[in-house]
Amino acid sequence: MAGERQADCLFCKIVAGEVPATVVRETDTTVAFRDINPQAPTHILVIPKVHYPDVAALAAAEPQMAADILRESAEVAAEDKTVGSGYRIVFNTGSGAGQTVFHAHAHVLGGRGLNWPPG
Ligand code: IU
Repeated sequence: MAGERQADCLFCKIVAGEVPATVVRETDTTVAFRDINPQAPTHILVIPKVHYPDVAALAAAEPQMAADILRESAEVAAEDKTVGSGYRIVFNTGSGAGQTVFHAHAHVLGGRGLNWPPG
């Protein structure tokens, strides 16, 4: 069923509190936590509590939830003292784009200069 917890999903386990994470914000529908392998001084993941494999599936099924993820991404960036003059919100979508965890998530990156185009 769309949005249901997946038994083998790491981020579903973080939502359930079964795998530890450094949570920085939580709402009824989202959790934001620090990436375990940060690529910038600010590197926070924002995830929906419901399970969708990527942001495309999430936005198609629950557009309000996708909007919640964007709002929370902006909130964690605004609250994080190391962000600096700007930040980037990234949704790797598909293995070719570097997605490794197939539970939709936004990366919020900041605190250093960020190149464009990305690698
Ligand atoms: P990706 O866009 O699917 O590649 O992002 C997955 C992220 O999840 C990646 O940056 C990992 O460092 C991060 N992560 C984590 O924070 N905690 C974990 O236990 C695992 C991955 I596994």
